[in-house]
Amino acid sequence: MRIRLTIPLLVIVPLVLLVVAAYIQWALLGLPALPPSRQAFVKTMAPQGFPAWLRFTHYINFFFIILLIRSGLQIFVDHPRLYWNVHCTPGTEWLRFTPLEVPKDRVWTAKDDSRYLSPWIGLPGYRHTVGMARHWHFLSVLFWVINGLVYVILLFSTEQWKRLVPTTWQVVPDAWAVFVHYATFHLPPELGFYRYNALQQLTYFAVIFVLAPLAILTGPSMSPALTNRFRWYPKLPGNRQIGRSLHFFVMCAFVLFIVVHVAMVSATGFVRNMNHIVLGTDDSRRLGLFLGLLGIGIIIVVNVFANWLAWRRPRAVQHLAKAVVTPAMEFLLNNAAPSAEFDRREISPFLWPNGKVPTSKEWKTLAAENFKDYRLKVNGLVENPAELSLDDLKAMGVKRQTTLHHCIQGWSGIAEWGGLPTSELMRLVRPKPNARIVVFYSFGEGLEGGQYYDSHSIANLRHPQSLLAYEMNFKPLGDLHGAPLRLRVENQLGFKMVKWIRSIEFVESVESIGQGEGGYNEDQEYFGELANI
Ligand SMILES: Nc1nc2c(c(=O)[nH]1)N[C@H]1C(S)=C(S)[C@@H](COP(=O)(O)O)O[C@H]1N2
Ligand SMILES: [Mo]
Repeated sequence: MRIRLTIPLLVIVPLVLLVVAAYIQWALLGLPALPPSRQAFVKTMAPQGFPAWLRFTHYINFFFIILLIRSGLQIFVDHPRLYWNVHCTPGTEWLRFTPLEVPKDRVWTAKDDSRYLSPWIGLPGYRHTVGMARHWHFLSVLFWVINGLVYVILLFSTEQWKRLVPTTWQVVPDAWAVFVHYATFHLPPELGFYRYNALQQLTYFAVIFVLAPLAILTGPSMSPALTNRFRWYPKLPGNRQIGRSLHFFVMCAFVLFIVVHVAMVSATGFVRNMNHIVLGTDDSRRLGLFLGLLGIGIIIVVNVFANWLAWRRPRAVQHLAKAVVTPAMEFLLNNAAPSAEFDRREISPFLWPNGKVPTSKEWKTLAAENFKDYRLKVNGLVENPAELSLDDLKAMGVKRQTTLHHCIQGWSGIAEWGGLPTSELMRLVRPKPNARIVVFYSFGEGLEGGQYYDSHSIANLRHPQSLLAYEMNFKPLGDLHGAPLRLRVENQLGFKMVKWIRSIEFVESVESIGQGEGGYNEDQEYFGELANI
């Protein structure tokens, strides 16, 4: 594992300095006076306590954030490198969760680079489980966001917001005074049921109104559908990889918060605190503790069950996500036509390869002769089936575009692509009215053997940026990146862009093709078939 130390140091050094400053102040001036909110009279002020809706949303939030963190870590280790630049050239990462340097003397695909994660940490854990991890991540995030919205609405429609939102800058020096107490192990009196202390208030406020929105905003900055439609969006963080790095930081901050929060809840009167947040009472019965531990037990059981489902019933999880996540994704992300284009100077010096170069005699023979005998077969539900040579395709028109590629694993890169718009191909072959889906078959095999293929809706193939590309970076497409012909569908993730295309079939549904899930990775690795994020 390698970390460019500057970044963590930027976080750790100020923290250490703050603690040192607290000790110096204590040694020289003694403990600062605590702000008046610490005094006993707060017990008579409204609002106080924790109403049922607040206790409930607090629990639901905890429930889903654990699933989000565990599945997020699994997604992260599928490409265990973080970068500040958008092209992801090996060696330029600022954080690496793999001992491996990328070998220079042979092909090293992004799939080769993916890492194993213990199922105790990752959901579901192990290698090549990004598909499952994404289902849990997206299923969880829907409910996490809805729960968060319900919470914020109720917060502001009651008086509870007054406990949480600082209304004067005095909160900053007050929070410092509290910090000096904590840092020097002088626990201030605990009155959180009635008023948060200034440090507590600032921290909770930041978690809810800074951290959570940042998580929600940086997530979509990794979506090809969004970033290739609205080029400004990934520019908000800087670029797509900065968005990904920030998403990772937000996760770290949540973990740090959860650890410190639980430690403080335990250290400042565990039994009483559990009654506060579980029962909503301020007393020292043990019921809140028992019910609270039961609640945590339920979360553990659900996590174990989620892992079990992911390994033993992956198809069921995939179909659940298809029923819940796909309609949301379709509504939010699938309609806009991608349009973002980049400058020639932004072309990446390196583009991670993925997939196995075909080994069949058929492809090798064609490749040895520069694909002069290659014929793309287009058939299925079309009025005019066709067999087209590369020259035929070139004669039908060419479009060139410089676009950002997003792999499901997390890496990205910019390249120029030239080829025939798929809309032009459809003009030639004329899909029949009942044709809905177009299946692209490869000469190459997938990771587990068997023909690689994937499918797209006709609607997505009508976008002007959907291409059958035979040119990359102003040169004929090379063997590694998909010669003679590959797909570009810029509102989708890379795995949908079949390389080494052998034939194209128009169908009504994908049910009878492969295992019926819409593509090789959908069949074998349980990927979602709509890949807008
Ligand atoms: N035939 C075939 N096409 C494929 C793949 C594959 O394994 N086999 N991998 C896909 C994935 S996951 C990605 S990210 C892109 C990578 O394209 P590149 O190698 O040109 O970067 O190709 C896609 N097309
Ligand atoms: Mo990919």
